Amino acid sequence: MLFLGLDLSTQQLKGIVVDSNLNQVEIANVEFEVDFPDYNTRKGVYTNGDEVQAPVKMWLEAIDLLLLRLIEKGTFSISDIKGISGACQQHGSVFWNNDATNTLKNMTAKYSLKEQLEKCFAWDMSPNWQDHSTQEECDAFEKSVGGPDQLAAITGSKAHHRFTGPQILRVKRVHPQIFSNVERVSLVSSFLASIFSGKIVNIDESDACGMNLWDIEKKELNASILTLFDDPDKIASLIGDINQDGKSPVASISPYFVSKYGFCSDCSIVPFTGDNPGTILSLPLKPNDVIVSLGTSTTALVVTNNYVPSPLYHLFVHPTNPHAFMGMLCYCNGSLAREKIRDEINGKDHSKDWTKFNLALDRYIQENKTLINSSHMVGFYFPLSEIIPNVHACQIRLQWDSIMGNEIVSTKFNEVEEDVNGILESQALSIRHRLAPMLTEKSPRRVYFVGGASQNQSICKAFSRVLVPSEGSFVVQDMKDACALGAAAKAIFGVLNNPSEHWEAFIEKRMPDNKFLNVDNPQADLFGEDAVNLFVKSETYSFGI
Ligand code: ADP
Ligand code: XUL
Repeated sequence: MLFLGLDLSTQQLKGIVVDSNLNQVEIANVEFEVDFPDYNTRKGVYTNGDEVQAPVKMWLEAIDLLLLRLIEKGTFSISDIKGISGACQQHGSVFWNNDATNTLKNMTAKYSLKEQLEKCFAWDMSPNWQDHSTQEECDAFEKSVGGPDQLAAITGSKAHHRFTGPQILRVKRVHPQIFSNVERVSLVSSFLASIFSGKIVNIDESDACGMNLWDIEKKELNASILTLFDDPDKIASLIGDINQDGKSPVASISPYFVSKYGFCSDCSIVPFTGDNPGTILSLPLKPNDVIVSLGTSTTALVVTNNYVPSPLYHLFVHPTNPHAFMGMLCYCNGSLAREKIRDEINGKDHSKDWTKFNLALDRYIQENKTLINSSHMVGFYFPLSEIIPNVHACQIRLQWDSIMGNEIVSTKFNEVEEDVNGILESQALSIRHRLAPMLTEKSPRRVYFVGGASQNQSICKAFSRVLVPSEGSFVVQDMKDACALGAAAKAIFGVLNNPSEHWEAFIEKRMPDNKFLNVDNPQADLFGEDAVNLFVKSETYSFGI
C-alpha cells in the first residue's frame, strides 16, 4: 500500500509518495513561477500594495501537472495509492459559485481540471496569508467580542490581517457583486480535498482555527462574530460544518482521477489540513519540543495539552489529537528576508548560492565569542510588512552604547557580514522570547528544524545557539518536505484506522530517533537573559511596543 501527501504552499505544489512505514518512495513538485510563467505571479502570488492574492486556476493546472510528473517517474504504480491527504497554506480562501457542486461531480478525463472547473468560482483569486489589507475588518472582529484578549480567548488568536474571517468580510465589503455569487467558501486545504473528492468537503477543525471564527472551547462558529456579516445564517452556510474528525476519510477519490491517472477507485481522501498543523504531524513531538520551520515564512510550532490563549501567539486544535493543541508563532519575513541579504553579499554574481552567506555567518560566529550584553548590535529585517510585530516593511539597525546600553550610538552596521548574523540573531531571539509562555520549562527540550532553509547547517546552527534547547537541536534528512510528509502520515493514519493506536504511538514508530541528525550548538551559553532583554528593548525603541 502506498500513500500520497500533498503540500499546496505559496510557491509550489509538492507531492510525496510513501509506504505505510512513511518511507519515501517518490517526490515531485510544480513551482508556480517557473512552471506557469503565463500567470505572471511573483513567487506564486500577485502583490498590489497590501493586497496579496493567488490565482485559483493556476492551482488547478498544478494538480494535473504534479500527477503527470509523479507518474512519469515510473517508480511506483499509482493504483497502489490507497490514501491521500494534504497540508496547505493556511488562511487562504476559495469562493465557489453555484456551478461547483455539479461540475465537481461530473468531471471527465477528456478535459483538464482547469478546463472543467474554471467557471466554478465566484472569484478566481484566493487571498494569500501575506495579505495585509484587512485592518478595518480586524478592528471590527475584535470589537465584536470585546477586544483582542477576548478574541484570542475564543478563537485562539487575536485578529490578524491574513485570517480568513476578516478576509471574507473584506471581500463582502469591497466586492459585493462577487460575494453575492458565492455558494460555498473553502480554505485552501478543503479546496484541494474537494477537487480530489469530486464534491465540496467540509473545513478541517485544526485549519478552521486560522479563521478567527471558530470558538475552540465551545466547538462552534462564534455567533457574535457572525453578526458582522449582516446575515449570520448565510455566512454559516457558506462556511458549512466544521469537520472535527481529522482521521476518518471524507470520500473515495473522484472518478476523474481514476480514469485519467489510474488511481484505484477505493483510494480514500483523508481530511486535508493547514501546512503548519501538517508539519507537526511529521515528527514525534513531546511536550516542550519545538519545530522551527524555515520555509517562505518562518514558523515556530509547539504541542501543548493546555489551552493557554494569548494575543501574542496562535493556538490551534491539534489536527489528529482532539485533546491537544498546537501553539504557533508565524513570521512573514523568513526566507525571503534572508535571501535579500544573501543577494547583497553575492553582489553582481546573481546566483542563488548560499556559500558566501554561510562563510560570513560561520566566520562571524567563530570570531565573536563574547557574552551578548546590552551593547550588542540588533537588526530588524522586514522587506515585507511583518506579522510579529505588526509593523510595516522596514530595515532597522541599532547599536547601543557599551557602558549602560541606554543610548543608540549607531544605526549602521560596518559590514554586510553583520547583517548576515544580525538577521539570524533577531529572528531567533524573537522566537525565544515569544515561545516562553507556552513552555513549561525555561527553554525548549528539543528543537527540530524543517522547511527549505533547514538544508543549511550554518543557518540551523545560528538559530540553535540562541534557542538553547536542553536536549539539543536536530534536522531530519529530507525534512525540507516536512509538511508533505506530515500529510502523508495523516493519510496512512486515516486509512489504517487502527482504533487502539493513538497518534503519538503511530508516529513515534515511524520516526525513530536514528532519523535525526544533531545540529552543532556553538557557544549557546552566550545567549542569556541579557540577550533577550536587549532584543525586547530594541523592539520597544524601534516600534513602540
Ligand atoms: P514553502 O514555504 O513555500 O513551502 P520551502 O519550505 O521549500 O517553501 O522553503 C523555500 C525557501 O527555502 C526558499 O525561499 C529559500 O530561500 C530557502 N532555502 C532553500 N535552500 C536553502 C539553503 N540551502 N539555504 C538557505 N535557504 C534555503
Ligand atoms: C500561518 C501562516 C503561514 C502560512 C504559510 O499562520 O500564515 O505559515 O500557513 O503557508
